[in-house]
Amino acid sequence: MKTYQKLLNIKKAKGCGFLVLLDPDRNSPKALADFARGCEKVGVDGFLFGSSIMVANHFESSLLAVKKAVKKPVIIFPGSSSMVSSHADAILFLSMISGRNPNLLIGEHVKAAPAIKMIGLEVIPTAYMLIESGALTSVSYISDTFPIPRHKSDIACAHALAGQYLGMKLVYLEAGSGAEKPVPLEMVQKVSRYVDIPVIVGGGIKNTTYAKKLATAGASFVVVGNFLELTTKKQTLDNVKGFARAVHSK
Ligand code: 1GP
Repeated sequence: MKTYQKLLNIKKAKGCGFLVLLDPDRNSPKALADFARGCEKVGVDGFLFGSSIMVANHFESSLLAVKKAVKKPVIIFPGSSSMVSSHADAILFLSMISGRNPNLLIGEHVKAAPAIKMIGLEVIPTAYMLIESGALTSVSYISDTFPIPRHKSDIACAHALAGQYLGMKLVYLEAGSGAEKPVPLEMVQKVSRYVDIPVIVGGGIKNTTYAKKLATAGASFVVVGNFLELTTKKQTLDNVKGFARAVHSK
């Protein structure tokens, strides 16, 4: 079964799925694999795997280690066209439609496409939308794009619908990794009602109460990365379990 279909099945069965972002630049392959194994045991539905800038040289080996450790989908969340690998189940083919940087709308995609075809990696075209979240985020700075104003849900809806009409299969509402404020609930609710494709929400989610509210507002998937890296190992898996329960129990 295709990974995209698996995501649709998770949404259908649970209402909202919980995904953990694994950053290969911040952890060793073994640490990532051990963490992913633990996450799977406490109810995580899948993993996004990626980094905005890859400094460490173990993207492939980390991905392989994680893939061997878990059965749930492992999906590349690329920071650039070089983050392509046959070890993943799929790749989010992100077009940053909230911005007007041609390189992130089509440029990186042209560089990555031949390699993706060659290795036969499943592609999930994704309307990636950066949402204003307080202080300047790395993703806004690196992408050289403005986020969508956080209280302008109509602008977010129009972008998401345009993404759907362009054939994209997911919308990703992104506050930015480590964002001060997560995506507002009202925007999640309005965008989820406005489009027919699943809506992923991530960036700056720091507690289970908010994660549950996102699920109730209509998010199809909630993604947490940073917050789970800031705690000790035992606490981390307890936190992961708490997030999975909160998201699934909306
Ligand atoms: C970032 O949406 C993801 O692209 C997750 O963000 O690391 O802030 O949880 P955090």
